[in-house]
Amino acid sequence: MEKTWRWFGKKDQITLPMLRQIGVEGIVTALHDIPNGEIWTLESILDLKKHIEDAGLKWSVVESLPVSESIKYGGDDRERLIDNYIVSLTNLGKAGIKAVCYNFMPVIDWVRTDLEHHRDDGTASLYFDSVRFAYFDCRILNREGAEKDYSSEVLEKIDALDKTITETEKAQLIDTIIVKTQGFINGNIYEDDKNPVLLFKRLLDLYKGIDQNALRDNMKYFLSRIMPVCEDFNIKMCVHPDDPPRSVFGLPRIVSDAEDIELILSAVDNPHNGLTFCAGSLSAGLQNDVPEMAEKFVSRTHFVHLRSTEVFPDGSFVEADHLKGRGELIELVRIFEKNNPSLPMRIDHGRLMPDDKDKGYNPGYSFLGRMYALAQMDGVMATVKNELEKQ
Ligand code: DNO
Repeated sequence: MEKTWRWFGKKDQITLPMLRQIGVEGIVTALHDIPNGEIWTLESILDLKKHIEDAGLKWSVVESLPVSESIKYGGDDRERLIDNYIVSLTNLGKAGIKAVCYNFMPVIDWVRTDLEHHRDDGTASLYFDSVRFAYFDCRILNREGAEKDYSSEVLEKIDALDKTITETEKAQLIDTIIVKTQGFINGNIYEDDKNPVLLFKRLLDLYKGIDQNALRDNMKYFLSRIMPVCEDFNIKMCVHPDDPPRSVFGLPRIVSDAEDIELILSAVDNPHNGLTFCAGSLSAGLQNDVPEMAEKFVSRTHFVHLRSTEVFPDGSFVEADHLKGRGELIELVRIFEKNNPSLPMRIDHGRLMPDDKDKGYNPGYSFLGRMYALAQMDGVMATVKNELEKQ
């Protein structure tokens, strides 16, 4: 597999020479300064591409070219936004960048409740706590009807938490769930927004009346509109699975399991309509057998995120060591190396090592933690390749 790394552009403190030194071959990045919905000009794409190539690397994958909310819920300006998306894709195609990762999750991309869950060895991982998440939904957002989405056991735990939780912890939950994890990925909410909770509620309102079927129709429409340009330039679209793979905040989610993925791939049955196989996201759903899904979707997989999780009975999960957990990454490498050895892979999230702290890295995107995981997976890939050559 091609070893790639998510790099956040010229402002990233992790520099391209640092990445070459650790064996990275390809870069995964985006024009992070361009607001969601606006056109990526050929000039800005070529400028960043040249910067990457001058460092002896290549721009392998775009992550992400964000899909505006209005395209997802089918708003009045969706035609204009899809037209803009097509122009951006055309410019990427002209620049020779052929893989585009995106997602179709309404309002909120990935969800965590704790960005520094301490482990015994002194490092920290990202964590999702089902009770704290439900607390945020029912007691901080005060979303109408939220209680009916949770079991009586969870509701009791929320009541108990309400008696002990501090104002600082509440502020931290807001910051983690809807600000820190979202802003840097061209999300809907940014670090300096004054009232993120209010903004978030307004965003949720946009989806009133939109169920899974409506969202699927809108995704199908979007894909059908962009396929011609993808065919012209041989651009592979790779949809990122829902993280975690289930509905949150009463929102429809449609890329959570094998059945969902099957529906999307067959709705627009074109090889350019493909998948980002994010083992971490998929592994956080107990319904998902990750290696089985990899076997099933390998031919439509155009990009791989290597990450794993441990899931607890109440649905809480922690990001696991890359060689452990439900992601079964060793098995995945076997499947992908055998069937499509040139697939780009990147390490997704890494632990926060003590020396990564206070460096201002985006949550999950530490240097030492990801480098450590890359070294682990590099060893696995070399071993698997060696085994395959001997067969
Ligand atoms: C989080 C990432 C996601 C991913 C997008 C792709 O760390 O995996 O934000 O980049 O969902 O559109």
